[in-house]
Amino acid sequence: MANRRFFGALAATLANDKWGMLECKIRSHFQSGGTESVMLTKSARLWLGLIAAISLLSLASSCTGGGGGNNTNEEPAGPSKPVPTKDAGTITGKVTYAGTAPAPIKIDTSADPACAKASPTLTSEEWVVNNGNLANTFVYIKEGTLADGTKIADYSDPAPSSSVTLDQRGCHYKPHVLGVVVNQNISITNSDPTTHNIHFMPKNNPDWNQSQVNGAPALTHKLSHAEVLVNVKCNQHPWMKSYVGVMKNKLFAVSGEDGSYTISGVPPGKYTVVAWHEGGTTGTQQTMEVEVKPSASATADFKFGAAAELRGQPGSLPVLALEAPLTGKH
Ligand SMILES: [Cu+2]
Repeated sequence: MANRRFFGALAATLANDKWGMLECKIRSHFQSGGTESVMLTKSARLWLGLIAAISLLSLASSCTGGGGGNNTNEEPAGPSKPVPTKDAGTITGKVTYAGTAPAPIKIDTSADPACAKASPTLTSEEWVVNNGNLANTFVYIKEGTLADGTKIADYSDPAPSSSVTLDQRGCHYKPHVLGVVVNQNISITNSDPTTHNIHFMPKNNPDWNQSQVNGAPALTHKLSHAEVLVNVKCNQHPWMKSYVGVMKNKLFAVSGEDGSYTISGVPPGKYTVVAWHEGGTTGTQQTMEVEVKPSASATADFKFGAAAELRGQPGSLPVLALEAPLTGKH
């Protein structure tokens, strides 16, 4: 009887939901009270075969990521519905570092002579601050309501046909932080006279680990589930790090060397905007409520740094592996 209910629920899941949720249901069924599973009927076995096949396809999903959880950057069920462009405005602003920025740390690249030669003065990129302006901050719309009452979470843009390039040059990644839309191609190039091994370490997507010798053609990778942000490292050169925000829409930007950013194509509405920056174990984020009027530009400035990270200050919270699961629990 329990199995009948279980398979009925799975059928509903198949019709309405995504594979990650399905896998979670299967897992939880057989982990709790699954003793009846040893007496499956013939039709149940057929179902199980089908489900096992689907489950294999969905190994990339996780219960927290695929099951709805707290991540509001999940793809909605059903066909994609692009973010409306009518009367779209922009969110623009500046990201700054309050107080004295940590001095860049010199990286010892001597383990690879090619790196030592190409980048004798390589330094850490955790905090890139120029005159108080903070680069490499990933700014995105986390959630919100459009002027017509619909939720931004209900929309998802198709992947742009253009790819985003992640270059390995001078034994570091260029850019250090980047964003893509779900299923958008990332072109990975090796501009160095040495071998790199690029390693994507997501939570909601499959692990991906590829060696790329010098002179090899570009590799292409894409991620099929939204995830903010994915850790990327090089297995050859432990100092090489990059962060990739995978979004279901185009409503994101990365602050430049002058700290500025612009998110364009924002439909009129009220949104929670998040600015995420690496640092510490899981990064740090700031949030801000922003209203965008029709065809207008809204401003959202963010402040990081020692002075902004004092406990108790509004809008400055350490990230607890929800939005930026860099050390997630899987
Ligand atoms: Cu490398």
